[in-house]
Amino acid sequence: MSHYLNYVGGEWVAATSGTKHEHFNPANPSVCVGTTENSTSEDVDQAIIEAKQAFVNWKEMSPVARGEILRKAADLLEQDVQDIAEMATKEMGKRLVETKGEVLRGAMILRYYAQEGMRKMGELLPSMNPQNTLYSMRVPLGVVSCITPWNFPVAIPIWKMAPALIYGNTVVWKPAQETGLTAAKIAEVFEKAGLPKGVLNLVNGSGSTVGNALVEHKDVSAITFTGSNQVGRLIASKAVATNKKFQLELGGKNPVVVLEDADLDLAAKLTVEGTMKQTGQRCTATSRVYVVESIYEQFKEKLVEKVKEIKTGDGMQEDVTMGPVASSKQFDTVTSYIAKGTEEGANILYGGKALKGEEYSGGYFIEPTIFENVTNEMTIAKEEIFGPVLAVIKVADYQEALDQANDTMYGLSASLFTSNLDKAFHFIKNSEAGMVQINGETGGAEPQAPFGGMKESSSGTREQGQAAVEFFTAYKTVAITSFL
Ligand code: UN1
Repeated sequence: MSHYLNYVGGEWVAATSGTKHEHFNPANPSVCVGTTENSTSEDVDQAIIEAKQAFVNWKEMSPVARGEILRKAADLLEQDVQDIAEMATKEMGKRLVETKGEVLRGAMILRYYAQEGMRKMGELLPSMNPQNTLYSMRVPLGVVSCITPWNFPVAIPIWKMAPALIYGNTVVWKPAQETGLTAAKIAEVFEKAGLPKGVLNLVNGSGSTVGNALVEHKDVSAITFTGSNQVGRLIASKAVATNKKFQLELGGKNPVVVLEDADLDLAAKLTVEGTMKQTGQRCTATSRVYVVESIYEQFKEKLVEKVKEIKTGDGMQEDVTMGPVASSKQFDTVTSYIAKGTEEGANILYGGKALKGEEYSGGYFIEPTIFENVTNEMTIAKEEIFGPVLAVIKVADYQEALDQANDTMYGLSASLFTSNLDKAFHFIKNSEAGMVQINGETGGAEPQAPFGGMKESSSGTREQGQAAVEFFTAYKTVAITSFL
């Protein structure tokens, strides 16, 4: 069992509270995987002082040199893939192949942003005055708070911190308390990569104390957050009150539409994978599937065939294809949604039960679950469940499917399965989602492409790719008048 301190000003330091947080393995909650610090708002103040001080030199460093450090971090991350992935699996339950994939994704994101340090950071503009040289340059914001979730304990922090750093900001990072151990391993990677002291600071602790202090502090210029809508709204109101820039990536209720001309095997496979990967704990997870009546029975059978292949268990075991949910809190939420589905009149087509007994070691295991006879008015079709639960909804035709798919407060991602080009283009135009897939899974993201949702799924900003420069920099407009 390991204990990890906070990483502040280039030193590993204890929190002022003197208390520790224990991390239990969701596949076997009697096992304590390690402990982290329970930080206070004074610890946050100290981290912000360090970040503010480090900003003075970091912003002056060549972006190319900053990129070299990110590239080094990518190499180190790759070297440590096994160790970091195991820690993440033990801490939050995701399967080892998933956590390994995530670490490698993190390395790819770092390399992408390392290269970003060589791209243009402004534009030369024509001026009304012929004696003027008029240009815009992008400048860093200052100290950025990164508040990250437990479901992607490696990739999401990196896709926030890598762009923040390459553009010259310094960071104070509060990971979800559930994944503080994995976070410490990431901070170690940046330390070994040679990041100057104070450029990245890790403060472990609760949202109510550490998160709140990071959102309210006068010396924080911007906040980037991925997590629940409820917390997102709170952050937004505080950010507005203190005039900070903010970026929120929130929930999803992502629909798949399956038409009569689709490859039904592919659609069933990707609907099940889209729902069940990471035990459904992705904001991009599939959670509703609209199926036209003419192929409804056939598609339903294929879904069941596919979902039957899933083997639930400890994600460290190789033959397991779905791990536990991340915590007892998640377990309670997901099982109560399943109960609600039945109560409101949906039928369980597959699964629906918590998996108990000795072979499950008291872990937070839930069967992959598919409901049918669902209507859009039911809670399981409306609210984000963040678990391995799919709602199957029968529709008359494409138009009804589109209308119902859009009938939600969320708008993160949406998929259409069809071989009809006209319908594909119509869906691309009319789906109210930030990310649209044709014949693809609702989840997934590539580092070079903008990531984010419409409606209540985000604050309208986008992460990743070159879109990140919009959030992590401000424009400075410069006019130079010369008289010769
Ligand atoms: C993916 O689908 O691989 O929290 C990325 C989430 C998203 C990231 C999803 N922000 O699930």
